[in-house]
Amino acid sequence: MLTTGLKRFGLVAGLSLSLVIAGCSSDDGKKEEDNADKPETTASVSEAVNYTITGIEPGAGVFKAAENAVDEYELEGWNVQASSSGAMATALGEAVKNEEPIIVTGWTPHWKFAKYDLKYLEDPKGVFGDVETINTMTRKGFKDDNPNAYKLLEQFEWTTDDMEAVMAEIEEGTSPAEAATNWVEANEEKVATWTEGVEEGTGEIELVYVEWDSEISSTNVVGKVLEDLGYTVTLTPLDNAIMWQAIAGGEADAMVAAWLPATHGDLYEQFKDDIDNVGVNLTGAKIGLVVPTYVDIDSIEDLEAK
Ligand code: PBE
Repeated sequence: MLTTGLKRFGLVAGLSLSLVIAGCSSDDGKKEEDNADKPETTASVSEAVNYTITGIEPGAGVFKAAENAVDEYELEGWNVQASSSGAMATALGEAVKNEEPIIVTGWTPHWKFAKYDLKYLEDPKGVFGDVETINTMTRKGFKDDNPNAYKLLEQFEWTTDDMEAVMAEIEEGTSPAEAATNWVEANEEKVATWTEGVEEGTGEIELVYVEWDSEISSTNVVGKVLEDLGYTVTLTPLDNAIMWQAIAGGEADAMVAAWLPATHGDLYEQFKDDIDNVGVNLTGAKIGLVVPTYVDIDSIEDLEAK
């Protein structure tokens, strides 16, 4: 069994911040009646979401990008609400159930796109960057200490579909460790390309990650494969910046959660001299502002200042 390690670096995720889920103003129903025959105006979307973007952990790149978007698109009076990935997904699910407007900080790969009809708002100013890769990083010296585990990490590469399959199973209620085991068992051929030429090993390996759905999936899968190779693996959830710091400081061994070039670009610049960038493990990642398709706007430019 994979063990979840102590949060010994101190979890600075903003869990103490009040998790106020974006409620939609109580007069929505009335407004819709009044405007029944008119197309919804863009002003009404901004107003109906109470000038609020439902965010996630403030340490996430997509959260910082959303705050930049508020500046760049001159959305005076808007608030990017700090929350958690789980609370954001709950708020999104509630809004969809009630067909209420909502704007969330979103990313791909994520199960929400399979479960709900959603769209990214266009970002003509490019605040959220382009399509990205997810990269694997280790502490310096890990390669010499654990050449076989390093080789596995070097060869670990999968697709957005692969990752979303694991995420979907977790979303349906399977534990992350079990979903990872199921995926590894069902995808022997792909896993064999990762372990090709990798000899079994012993000793402890600590993987660090952030509790984002995507990273819960990837970290558990890699952890499972390392365990099958004979290692004792600890998975430690941390805040984003602290995850990077743990690798750079050599307190933890590896992570598979670096979104580049944009989402974690600032952290990569800060720590790149002290970490080993092993390479890409997934292509086709993306972040942005996401709305249900029934929300009648297409671009961040359609939002209006308060
Ligand atoms: N995410 C998931 C992270 C990277 C992975 C998009 C929430 C972030 O924004 O930092």
